[in-house]
Amino acid sequence: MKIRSADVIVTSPGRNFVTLRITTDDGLTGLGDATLNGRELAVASYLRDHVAPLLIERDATRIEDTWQYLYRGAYWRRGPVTMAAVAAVDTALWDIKAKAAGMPLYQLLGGASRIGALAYGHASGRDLPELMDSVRAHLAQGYRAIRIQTGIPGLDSVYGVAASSAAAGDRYDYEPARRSADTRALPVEETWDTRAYLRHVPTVFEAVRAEFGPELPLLHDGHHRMTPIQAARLGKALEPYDLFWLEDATPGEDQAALRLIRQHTTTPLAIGEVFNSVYDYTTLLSERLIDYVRSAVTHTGGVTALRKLLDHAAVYGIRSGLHGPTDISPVGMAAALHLDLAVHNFGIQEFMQHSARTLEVFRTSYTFTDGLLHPSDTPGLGVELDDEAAAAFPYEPAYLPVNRLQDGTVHDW
Ligand code: GCO
Ligand code: MG
Repeated sequence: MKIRSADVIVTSPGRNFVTLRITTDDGLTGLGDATLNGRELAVASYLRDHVAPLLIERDATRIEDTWQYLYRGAYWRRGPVTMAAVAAVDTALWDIKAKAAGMPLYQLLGGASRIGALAYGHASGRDLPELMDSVRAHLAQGYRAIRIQTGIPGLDSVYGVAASSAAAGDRYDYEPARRSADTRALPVEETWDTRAYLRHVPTVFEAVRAEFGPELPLLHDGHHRMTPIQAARLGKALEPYDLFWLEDATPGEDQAALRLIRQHTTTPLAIGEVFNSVYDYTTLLSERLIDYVRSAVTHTGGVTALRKLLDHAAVYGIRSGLHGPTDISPVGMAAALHLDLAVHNFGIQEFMQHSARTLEVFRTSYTFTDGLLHPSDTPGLGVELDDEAAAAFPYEPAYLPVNRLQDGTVHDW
């Protein structure tokens, strides 16, 4: 089975997505997600200019060899652009192999280890009443685990928190990629104050536990904004509220930071949505400094690489908590769900639902029932892309916000 073509589709149904479609000489097609929020066209060019020409005439069934050829063979390894491109090829080839076998991908990964993947949704509010409404709205949608993000007194807006109370129940509107009104389409800038955040967050978790009781799994995302000692303090302060995890407490590139946090708190830790290789995790895994691996199939080299990473994590009793915001396309989400169902060390799956417009372009078959996600038994990944619908939404430059302290210093996030 030879590869006949490899086409890159860039579409923006509400937000930008980059998708690779590989077609074989016997007419099978496979999809891979290559979306890198705010840097989409770099991956599109990497695929179109440097990868697609190498794929033509290759044997579509040789997934491991193709992965090594693109990773090891290129000399320049790793990095988010390279690994998103490798991921797209890898995922598309798995889609094709599973379609050829007439099976859902999870069957080729060893079959189901569970009936479905526990999902968490994102509740947020600028103040407590808004947040409580948002938690209730998520429970009504069937979520059985909930991430809590809150406005901070004194700050105008906080990333991850809906900008209006109408939007508090709107699951698409609070982690947007945006651009300034300026014609140059610059990233929006936000202002941050870590001390105000550290004072406020424990009071919010106290109120949420008081309202919703001890059972509901609660999560929180720190967006890489704390120093190690600040993160240690927050982890300790949140211990009474029994978090499922504290995510991205410190900047991702500093693995040793997690050692310091770990010495001070028993709050479970998750990190990795900005990582792109197993080498970003070696210290974290071997020293058991985290509890959950947050990588995405899309940004970590595809199904092949993420499966190996999760098997490596399993050796240390560390579980998965795969990245699933709306900038992972439905193709990337479906790939995650097949892994979630198959691996033994599954923990939880992030599920920030895509907009109706996105789902017009990407025809999904995965289901969300009683808090559990299932990839469906459709052969392959179970997602197809409607080219006509995609063409109606051309690329629009949009960026994640830039984060500054009150004195103007650019800050981590
Ligand atoms: C999360 C996230 C994301 C990121 C986004 C950046 O889902 O936990 O932190 O929403 O901000 O993926 O592109
Ligand atoms: Mg996050």
